[in-house]
Amino acid sequence: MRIDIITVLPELLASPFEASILKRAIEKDLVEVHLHNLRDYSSGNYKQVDDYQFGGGAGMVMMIEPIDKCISQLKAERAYDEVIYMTPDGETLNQGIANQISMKENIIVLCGHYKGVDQRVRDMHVTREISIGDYVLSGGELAAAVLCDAVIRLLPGVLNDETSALTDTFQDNLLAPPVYTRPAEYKGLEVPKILLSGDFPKIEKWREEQALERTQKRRPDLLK
Ligand code: 6GU
Repeated sequence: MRIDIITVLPELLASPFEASILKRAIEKDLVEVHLHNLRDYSSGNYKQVDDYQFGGGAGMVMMIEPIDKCISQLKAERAYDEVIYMTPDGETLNQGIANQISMKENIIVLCGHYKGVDQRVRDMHVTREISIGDYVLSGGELAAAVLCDAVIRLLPGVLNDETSALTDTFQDNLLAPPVYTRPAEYKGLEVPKILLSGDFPKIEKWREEQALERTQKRRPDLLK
């Protein structure tokens, strides 16, 4: 998979890809992430990427020209399956959407700022608009990092134990059951006996029950 991220703040997006699972995925060539500084595509001496909105109103709008230049240049080099615009008025990211996007070959992720991008960018290039939740961030960069993390960890070969994404919370609309590691007793707090029993069918059944109970208690909306 190849991900091209268009941003006015590339420095904000560097570190998520320099540690842990995402770093390893890049090193193993399972994904390529390319950051594009939108200012490199602006014309004029001031490297302007935003301007006042027509019709008046507070807040700047990201201009169409630099974004179109950047996206058009990328599209001339290869075919893209999806141009995703990160915006609080997009569809809310969930595991199902992450699963869908993880099947794509090449995607562009455009990070919004200020009052967002000129609507004509959305009309002309954007195929999908994604939010990461009902709160406002100062820009789309951290949301893009969240999306990339959720997607990249699903790519085959990224996780050490290939089956482990299958037992994630939300994969099958259930929260994950509680987990424990050594020691078996700590300050009087004991690990559930069943987990030490070695009876794996019984353990599996216990985990399913716990997952269901936890989901009923915390997120009954997932069971509807
Ligand atoms: Cl994608 N962008 C911004 N600016 N704020 C958000 C968001 C995106 N998702 C949730 N809040």
